[in-house]
Amino acid sequence: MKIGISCYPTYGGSGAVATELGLELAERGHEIHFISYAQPFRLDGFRERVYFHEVEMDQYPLFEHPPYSLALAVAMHEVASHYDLDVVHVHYAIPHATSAWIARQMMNGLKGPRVVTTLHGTDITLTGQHPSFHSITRFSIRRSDGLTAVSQFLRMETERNFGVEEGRIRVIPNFIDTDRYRRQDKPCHRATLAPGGEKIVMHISNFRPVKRVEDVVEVFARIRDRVPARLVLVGDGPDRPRAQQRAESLEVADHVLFLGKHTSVDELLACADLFLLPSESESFGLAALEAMACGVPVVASRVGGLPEVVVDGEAGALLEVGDVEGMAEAAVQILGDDDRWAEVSRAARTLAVDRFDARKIVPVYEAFYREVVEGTVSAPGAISGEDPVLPAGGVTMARGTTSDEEDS
Ligand code: GMT
Repeated sequence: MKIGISCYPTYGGSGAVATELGLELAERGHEIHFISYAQPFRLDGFRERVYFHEVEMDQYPLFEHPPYSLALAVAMHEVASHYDLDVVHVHYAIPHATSAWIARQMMNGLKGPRVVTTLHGTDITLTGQHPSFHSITRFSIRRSDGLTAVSQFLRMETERNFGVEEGRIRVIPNFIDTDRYRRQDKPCHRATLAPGGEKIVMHISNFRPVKRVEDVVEVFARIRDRVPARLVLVGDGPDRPRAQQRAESLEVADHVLFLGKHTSVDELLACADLFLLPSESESFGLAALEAMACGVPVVASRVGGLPEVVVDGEAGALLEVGDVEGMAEAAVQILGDDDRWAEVSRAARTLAVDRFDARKIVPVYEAFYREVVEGTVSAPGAISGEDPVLPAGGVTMARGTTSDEEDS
């Protein structure tokens, strides 16, 4: 198949998943066209059957906010027409699903590619619920030919908040290359990260408020009272200064290492002893899965889709959001007992391999594309409720047609 993929190219789970998916699909013989404003951060080196199309945008002074969604729609339309794409698969609904819908309308009577939208998290739980985005998000996802969500939690949130009929959203969990993300055969940086032989506690994120990075520091300070440990923070974002301040106020700053953004987190995770993810909300928690694949026990909050990934008591522990005492206690129970650590580490790895290996999940996407292209997937016509942006009674567009065709 010829597949276009649009995602945010910056650091973040949805871009990482989109890129890994494209690369895996190319390995399996598909032709992949990434369409975004910059090269996705995990797309490096030459790969056969993989193309990158940069979205061009004019920086005209009148545009205080350059209309990226429109430029993306034009790029999608051009790439889809030129390469005769079968599918455009967009990751994170805003604005990608809307741009894809516009691109489809621009096909001018031609069949055009099918649009598959994968919902990742805050596109549904946060940004998509804002009044300035809610109706367009609702419209665009309901108009996608195929809809997937990365967890059951996110599927249910979408059905509840966006009026999508039960059965329309396919849950396809995120996946991991368990050959790359593993404990053995990796150059381990333990001597640099923890020169005193301390346990390595790690957190990887984009340091946004939803990640509660200050809680990471709070938990770490409590762990350090009982177990010699170093905190390695990977990533960057708006809450980094707060995390730094909290480390100073708790007098653990000398034991905290801010590494900033990193592309090869597998190398770092391969020498971590514990992963902390105390997020306020997390529709899946890809970073937790990456840690588990590397045999790293995870202590996280019991929110969103995390319980579908981190099995509580097996791969680590889940506690209520903000329960820094409980998280520290759980972490010490694991870090302070080598046998317990080895058991949890093994279980985490096994869960990652058994449930989320790329070799299992990527074929599920392929099968879904086939269903969407053949039109056997639950259709946009099967939407429940009124679509507020359509005229009363609604306008039902058959898959693969445009309004031009309908009008004629
Ligand atoms: O929704 C976001 O916050 C952005 C997105 C990203 O690009 O990092 O993260 C979401 O997608 C990831 C990949 O599917 C999931 O692992 C994250 O749990 C999810 N983030 C949230 O739900 C907060």
